[in-house]
Amino acid sequence: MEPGLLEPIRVVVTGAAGQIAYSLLYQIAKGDVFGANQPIIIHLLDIPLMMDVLQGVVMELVDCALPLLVGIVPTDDPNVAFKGVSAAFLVGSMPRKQGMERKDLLSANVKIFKVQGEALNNHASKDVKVLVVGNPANTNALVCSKYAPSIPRENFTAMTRLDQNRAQAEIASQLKVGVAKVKNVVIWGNHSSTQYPDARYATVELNGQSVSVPEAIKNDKFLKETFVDTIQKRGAAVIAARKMSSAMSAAKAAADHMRDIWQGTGDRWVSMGVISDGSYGAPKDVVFSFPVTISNRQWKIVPNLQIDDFSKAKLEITGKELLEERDDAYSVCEQ
Ligand code: NAX
Repeated sequence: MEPGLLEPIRVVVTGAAGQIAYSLLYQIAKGDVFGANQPIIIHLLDIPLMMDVLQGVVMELVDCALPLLVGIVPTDDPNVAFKGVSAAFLVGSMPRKQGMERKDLLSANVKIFKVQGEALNNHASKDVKVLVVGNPANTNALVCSKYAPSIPRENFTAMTRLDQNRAQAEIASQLKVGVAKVKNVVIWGNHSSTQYPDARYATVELNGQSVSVPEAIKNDKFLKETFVDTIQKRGAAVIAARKMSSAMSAAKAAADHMRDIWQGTGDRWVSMGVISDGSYGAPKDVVFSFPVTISNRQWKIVPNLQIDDFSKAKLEITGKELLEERDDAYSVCEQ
């Protein structure tokens, strides 16, 4: 081992032959997620039909000649893929096609996450951090955790970071400032069209001063209607234009999410689907997106935010959808 480098860790990416993985693997392997001193052995899981394609991905990873990438394990066997992993990106599933409802996706995808939960339970490091990207991401994370009882439930999170990044970019564009000037936009609830993007606590740096976003925007109707609607439908808009679902931005968001778990957020808020304790009136025992801060690889829901009647109604809608998804998912799992 070279001086200054840590012991290698094993990281698995599922759906490794797919389009999100194609952008994500490079970010992981070059050190953007786990740090510049953390060598990686990358495990790549996909289905048997995709093994030839996966071999091409392996060749490209090799050809990137990345110093931190010290091993590559391509496989179609979840028992091999999850062996000894410290971090898992569960991307692989069936992507939503144009016109397809999320409910159609649910029954196809939930079973994948049951199998992978069992494999994590049997083979992964007990402190593995699991990020579920594959849709329906919140409910898949819940299912995965249910079938991995030896791993803390808090270690399973679902990705709403793409929604957060979209929301932050939209506010920055409205205010004509760089995206880094906007902080603490929140995504509540499900990664679906019922999500509630909320800029009420967000701040923007204007002329060196931190100003509340609602004060800077001065347009309540925009924040309550146009903004919410635009972010809720952004995924569908990308599909309509590209004829494929978001991939580059999804991979960037997955890397942001895991990097923040691994390296912490300081006092910056990030949104992620986490197991709900009923905070802010959300239903308990679903994976609900909250604003969190992270230190020592543990997330904590941001406390003491005021929830007005408008927000309460939005939280109820998305919470109800998650309860329905949970019921549907558990009945599929028991079949
Ligand atoms: P692709 O179809 O390009 O890739 C998916 C890959 O998963 C394929 O290679 C497929 O063979 C593989 N796969 C299927 N079943 C598998 C299994 N049981 N084990 C391992 N691999 C398996 O889809 P892509 O565009 O990469 O999207 C992947 C998932 O991300 C989809 O479910 C999509 O809906 C979801 N998304 C989630 C987002 C989020 O914010 N949470 C945003 C982007 C994206 O829509």
